[in-house]
Amino acid sequence: MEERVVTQETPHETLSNLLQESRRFAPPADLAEAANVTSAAYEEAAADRLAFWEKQARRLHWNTEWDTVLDWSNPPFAKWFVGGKLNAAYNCVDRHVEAGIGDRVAYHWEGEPGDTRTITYADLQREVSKAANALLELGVQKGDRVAIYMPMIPETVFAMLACARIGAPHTVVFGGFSADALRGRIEDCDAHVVITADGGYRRGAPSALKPNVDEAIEGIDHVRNVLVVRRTGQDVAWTEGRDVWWHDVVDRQSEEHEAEPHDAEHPLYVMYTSGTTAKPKGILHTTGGYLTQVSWTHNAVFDLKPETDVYWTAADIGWVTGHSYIVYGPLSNGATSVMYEGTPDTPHKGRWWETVAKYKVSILYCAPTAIRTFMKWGDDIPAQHDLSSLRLLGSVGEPINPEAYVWYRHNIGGDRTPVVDTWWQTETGAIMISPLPGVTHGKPGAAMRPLPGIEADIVDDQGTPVPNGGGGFLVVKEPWPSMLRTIWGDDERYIKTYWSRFDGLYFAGDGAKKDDDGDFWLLGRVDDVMLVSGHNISTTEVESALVSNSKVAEAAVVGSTDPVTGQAIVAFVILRGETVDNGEALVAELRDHVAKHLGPIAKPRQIMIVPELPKTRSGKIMRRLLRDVAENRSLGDVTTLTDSTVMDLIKTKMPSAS
Ligand code: 6R9
Repeated sequence: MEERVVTQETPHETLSNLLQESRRFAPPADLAEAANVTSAAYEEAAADRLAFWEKQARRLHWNTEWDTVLDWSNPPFAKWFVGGKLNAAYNCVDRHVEAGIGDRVAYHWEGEPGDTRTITYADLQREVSKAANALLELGVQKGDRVAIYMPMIPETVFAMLACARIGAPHTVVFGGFSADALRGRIEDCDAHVVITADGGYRRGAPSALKPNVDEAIEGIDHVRNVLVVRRTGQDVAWTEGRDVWWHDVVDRQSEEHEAEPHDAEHPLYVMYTSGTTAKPKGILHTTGGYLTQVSWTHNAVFDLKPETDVYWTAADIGWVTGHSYIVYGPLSNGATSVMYEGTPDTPHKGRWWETVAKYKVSILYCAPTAIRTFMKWGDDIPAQHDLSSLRLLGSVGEPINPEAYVWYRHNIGGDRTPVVDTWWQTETGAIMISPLPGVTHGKPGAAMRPLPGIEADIVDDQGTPVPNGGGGFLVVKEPWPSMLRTIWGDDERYIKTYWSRFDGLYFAGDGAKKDDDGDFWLLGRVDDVMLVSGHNISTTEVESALVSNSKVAEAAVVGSTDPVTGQAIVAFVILRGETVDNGEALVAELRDHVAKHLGPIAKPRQIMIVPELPKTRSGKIMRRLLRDVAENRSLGDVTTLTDSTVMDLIKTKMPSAS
């Protein structure tokens, strides 16, 4: 904990509530009329939460029904649908083929260089069965962990579902992570097999993966095999006896594999959260509850009509968003999805919009960081493409600034589409707080209300719910089906991290506020909250105020030690494409703009105009690194950064460092 000097007032126990936003968007009438979920769901869940989740569980195929919906006799260790048995891969694949929709497209896959593949549910059944048979041949048994380090190609999905099918928990590691990061994860979960590719395409060039695997597993005895998909055709080093080509082993397998039912609480996967300083945490998800909530939320929040919608989560499968809303959610609902391998600006900055037009995408789900990047690139780029197929837009990963929400709704959604701002975490497994598109009047920047069946609240320092208009800590009060079950191999850390801050409440680590209507606004990680002259101010609100200036595309704000105010606000700002940077005058304008919107307390001490911001692969701004820059320290761990050269660019902008 860094020392904070406060010379005025005492710190407030709750977050200051600065930003006011009055724009409202009603659900489109036709959407509301035909919506999958109506307001009755809130009443139903409020009347009997467990019966509500049982009903959603019945949307899946169970080989054996559960006898207990929830066992919470040993909190915080939950068991859902105890006694029930099901197979996640069967639910995602076979049952659709058996229901006669095998020729429906599961994925329109789009490679970055422009190659494409169409994968139907029947194709998926064959490919997943072959991959499952191959894993069995390689000696993978139920319960063994399999690491997956892949580009965004269909084999990544085949591999995940093959694991689920045979009951071998997968752990997918971002293709962008280093050999060290991969090694830590393989060691922590004791994986026996690693599935990878020679490489994948990013920014117009093949980017190698296999060398990182070779380096990561050097000297680790428990990795018996590396299964390698040929994607780019680049040269790879080969260890005989250990390395095997996917096309040699998988292609010759039988297309038949009977999916064995697993216990509802059988581990489905371990996903590591990118720990910033400490060792990454292996978040464990199990089968029945996870699939229940992921499947229902995908149907409810996106109002999915599987016969007609084309759904696209534009995110990486290595992020939990990819697990839940590229793989398990859409497939369990029999959806047709788009899957795209590469970066949004390859070969040109309209690639996403060209893709929306090409496949007539009707539902798009992405992160605010992408939206702000498109704002920076300019309105004229999406305007060149036919986006009229879109009927619903979603956002995930960070608070969406009101201005980015409005930009998204207008420039991408043609002012027709609702925008669902979905709050959730790797730990929660599925969406927890979100508008329902046929019910909720959207407010730009607000995630609105906990979904039916979810008991969440905002509490003060003492764990007491804050009144409307107040701010504090986001907590979940009752167990939910897709909650993490523990941290892999570390029950103590699970209890300490999530269940110790407030007695009996799950502490998410996020700050939030309730507006006068009782709707929820997320304000970022509590670690990022600034203490300025005794006021707790969220970085999110100051960033949103900056982004509400039409010259700004993106902003990151941090607190830097200040002799007078304890902490002072330092902002890093990316300008919109058309903005002319006239130096001091622009900085003065932006400082005044913030003061006008939020009050003088929130006026940044310094504003730096920068070309890029440091981000994780899921697009979250790494404020910790910006704090290091603002306080003129050497940088902490940069291994989870997308692009580490960004920090050098930023450092040159700091007056003290140059
Ligand atoms: C799904 C995902 C979780 C953290 C979470 C919060 C932030 C995610 C958000 C949001 C505001 C939203 N977050 N969605 N903040 N509004 N709609 O992102 O999982 O990578 O584990 O991150 O992301 O801070 O605690 P994960």
